[in-house]
Amino acid sequence: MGSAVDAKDAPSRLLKVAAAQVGAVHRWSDRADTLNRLIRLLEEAAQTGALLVLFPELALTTFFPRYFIADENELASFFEHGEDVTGSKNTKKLFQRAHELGVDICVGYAERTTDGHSYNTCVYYSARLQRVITKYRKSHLPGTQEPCKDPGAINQLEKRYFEEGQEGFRAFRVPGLVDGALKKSLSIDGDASSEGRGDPIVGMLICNDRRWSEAWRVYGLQGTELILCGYNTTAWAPHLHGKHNQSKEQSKADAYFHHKLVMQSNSYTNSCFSICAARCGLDDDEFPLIGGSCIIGPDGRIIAEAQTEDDEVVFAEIDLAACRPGKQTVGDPSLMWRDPEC
Ligand code: CDT
Repeated sequence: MGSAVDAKDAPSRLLKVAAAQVGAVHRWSDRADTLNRLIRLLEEAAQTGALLVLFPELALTTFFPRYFIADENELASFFEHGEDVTGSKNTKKLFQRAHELGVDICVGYAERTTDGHSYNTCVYYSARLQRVITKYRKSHLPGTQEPCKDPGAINQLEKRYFEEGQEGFRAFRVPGLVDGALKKSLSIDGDASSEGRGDPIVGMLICNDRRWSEAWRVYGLQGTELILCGYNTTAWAPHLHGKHNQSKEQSKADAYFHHKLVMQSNSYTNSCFSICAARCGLDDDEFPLIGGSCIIGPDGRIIAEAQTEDDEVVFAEIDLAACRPGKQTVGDPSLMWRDPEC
């Protein structure tokens, strides 16, 4: 389909973004301390000018699905309860600070609904609107329902603790991030010069979702320009990966390789930016998770990348107009992207 504006002439839509990578959080870590670490990362990102900060999957606690937890009270302590995650004593300060700083956040947590359902969830909080504008529940739950028979195994019991999200992959527009974004009321119907110039179109994934191309493609077909993906990826889990003879070093190298492979290739094939944020480091001084938080362009190249496996802000200024050549010339039938406000 033709366009009135060549990709090379598309006006810039600049946006400063950050990934807030979070290092080791232990089973015994105090939740208030962990929350304060997230707030420090948010403040550091805000100082760089970031208007959007992504936090990891299950950012508020250790990665508890690695344990078989028989005690219901302990299990419940890892969850946020009820509909309004912004109001919980475990989270309130983070959302308040985001509002004060004028920075949008996407943050992952374990959700327990009032009627007793459990999900691995993330929300997108708009500082400008002062509310959660979208919630996503993880679709691809990895691991097993039952713990491994070997008592020395590192488990992955997400299928035990969570239900699969059923809402699918719904892209959404975020107001207030990009200067001069066109609104439907300001654009001329059928005027192709408005294509790709509305508010940013964003999609959310959680960890294992990033390995499945259909998740990306469903977002891609809605014209998504920016994918947000928090994760906890173990660097060493021979029982899960079925590679008992592999060294810890090789296992970790493989985990990094596959992480970057899926993030970079899917960003390229959907001509979108992506941000990914790790929970990483050595949880309980024993369980290694990879870092590798990064910001990737629509050409699949890494723009900025974490240098540590600890708390770290990864920052970049991106131009969403750079999504345009891929979407336009590869022929992405993205109606949402073409219309500034559909
Ligand atoms: N948290 C999470 O989804 N982790 C998975 C582990 C897959 S191996 C069983 C991941 O994709 O990194």
